Amino acid sequence: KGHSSLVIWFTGFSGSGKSTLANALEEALYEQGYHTFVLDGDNVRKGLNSDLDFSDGSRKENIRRIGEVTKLMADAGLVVMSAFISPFREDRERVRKIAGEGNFIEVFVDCPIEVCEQRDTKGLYAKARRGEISNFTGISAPFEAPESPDIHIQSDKEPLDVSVQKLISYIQPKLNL
Ligand code: GGZ
Repeated sequence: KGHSSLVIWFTGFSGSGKSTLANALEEALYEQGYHTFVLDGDNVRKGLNSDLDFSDGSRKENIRRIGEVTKLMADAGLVVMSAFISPFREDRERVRKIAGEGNFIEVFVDCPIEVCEQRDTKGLYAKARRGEISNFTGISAPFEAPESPDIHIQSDKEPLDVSVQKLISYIQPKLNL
């Protein structure tokens, strides 16, 4: 299947649904015959970037390295989905440049911090509130929301399959070159 490589970059709070959405999109693209890969905290922060913490500087380095890896994978012909908080606008813009303007799609997985904290699937927000985790995004560390994302998903307001369809509709014309 002839398709150009593509980088789909998910940004948002912990618990906003980035990985869930990336994985659901991957499944849909896989069924249509695309070669895909999902990069997220689970496969990057434990390995390649296990030397990095959650200070501003480490997050910047985290995103810089992921940007480079994402670019390599895209060059290999994959549709790459990267799901990281990526709290700094400047870092996301740098990745856009590395990937190439036309190949980069920024997806803002927008979920109010109150909702993420309420869900708290991993109990991290509670820990952050108790002071057991410092520099926690949205609680004690900044998040610079995208000003004009390519796609804006309100993950607390719409069902997953609707979000996936939105992404597919946006991506499809870019893939069938
Ligand atoms: C934010 C943290 C922190 C702090 C650990 N702040 O929900 P999760 O658990 O699985 O996703 C979060 C993940 C964030 O890593 P990223 O590489 O995406 O962050 S960044 O792009 O800002 O570099 C959360 C967990 O790591 N986690 N400590 N202090 N999230």
